[in-house]
Amino acid sequence: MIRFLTAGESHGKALTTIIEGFPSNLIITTDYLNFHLKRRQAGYGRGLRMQIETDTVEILSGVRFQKTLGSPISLLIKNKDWENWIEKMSPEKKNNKVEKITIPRPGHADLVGISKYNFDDIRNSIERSSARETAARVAAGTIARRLLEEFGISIGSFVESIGGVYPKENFRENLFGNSLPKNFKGWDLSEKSDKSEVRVLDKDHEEKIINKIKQAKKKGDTLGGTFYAVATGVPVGLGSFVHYDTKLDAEIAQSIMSINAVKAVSIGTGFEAAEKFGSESHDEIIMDKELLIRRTNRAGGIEGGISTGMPIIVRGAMKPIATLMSPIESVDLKTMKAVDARRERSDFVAVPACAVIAESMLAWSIAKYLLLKFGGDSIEESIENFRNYSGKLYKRIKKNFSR
Ligand code: EPS
Repeated sequence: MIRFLTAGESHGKALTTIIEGFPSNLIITTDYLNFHLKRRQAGYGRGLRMQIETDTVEILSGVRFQKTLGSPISLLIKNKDWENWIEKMSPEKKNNKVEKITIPRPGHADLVGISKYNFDDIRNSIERSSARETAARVAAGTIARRLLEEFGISIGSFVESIGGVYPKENFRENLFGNSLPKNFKGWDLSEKSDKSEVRVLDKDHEEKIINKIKQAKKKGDTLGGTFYAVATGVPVGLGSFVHYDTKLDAEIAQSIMSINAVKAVSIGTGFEAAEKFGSESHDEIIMDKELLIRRTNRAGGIEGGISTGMPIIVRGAMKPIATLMSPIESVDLKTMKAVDARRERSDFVAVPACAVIAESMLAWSIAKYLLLKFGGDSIEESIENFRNYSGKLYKRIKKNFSR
């Protein structure tokens, strides 16, 4: 079973990721990791922090001559902003000049954090709950993505809406209707959306969203939105119906929901399916030459907690960023009096980044179940196990049922 841990505070010295359980001989390059880290930093609506950081990774262990060794992989991403926070974030004795933060921001982890951990300074809550940590996750998810590529699995994403601004023609219809080009790959979506400042699929939509973000900025306000992450080439049979915690959809939902500020996740048509007839919701099974496929993909590639072989389609919703320049009401914990919530440097919108993080988390979840089914000690052994299964799948079904 693969797993990863991240460590690091938002304005601490660095973020660290330790990744365990990957097979040997998987090719990993620093450039590949940095390419995906950079994608997470982009997007119209980000705050000044992204002008300070240029996230780059240093591989500390687990890789030799660009190939994994099967041992734990550790990665380091330095925080450039650390230089401005050395005193405020020191692990050594406190300098009493360092200001305590006493006013919690509604919607952030400020108040719950100090309540739970018995802190006397909100800064202690802010640091680890910050979405800065997602840089370390993208590093882990990018290693998972590299693995998936070896199996022909491709992942991409796009932003569907920001602040309630949806496109005229929503690409989701193509996803659920299965009217995608034959050679469509998940990554095709990102290739297109990465060209947009807000990671949407059409120019007119981009313009409308940017206008909406400008309005929000002017008001000192923030916005959230919705996004899709899609994986193609996923084989039939990942995940299981035997236990609540072995279902692939449950695993993916947890992965996506764990991203900072994500408040809803659905697979396939999700909430809309609850409003339809069964005949409008399910995907007819048809023959395509020797293969059993689905006419549509409203299930989003998972039935009974198991991958169907169709693209996995995940939708997520991110709430607006909690730090407001025109704040709502809070309480100063020093005086216990009503005040405006604390203003501090932050993003206005981070939905484009969130979609990139969702790609990484989706990659991680699929890699976890892929290796559970096919994992060997080396990448070569894992691919051999996969080919052995996939190549014989339909012949096996035919044989079992013709007897
Ligand atoms: C964040 C606040 C902002 C964001 C940050 C998440 O950082 P700062 O407080 O330093 O201005 O920019 O996101 C990142 C640093 C990042 O790398 O994504 C928060 O409070 O969650």
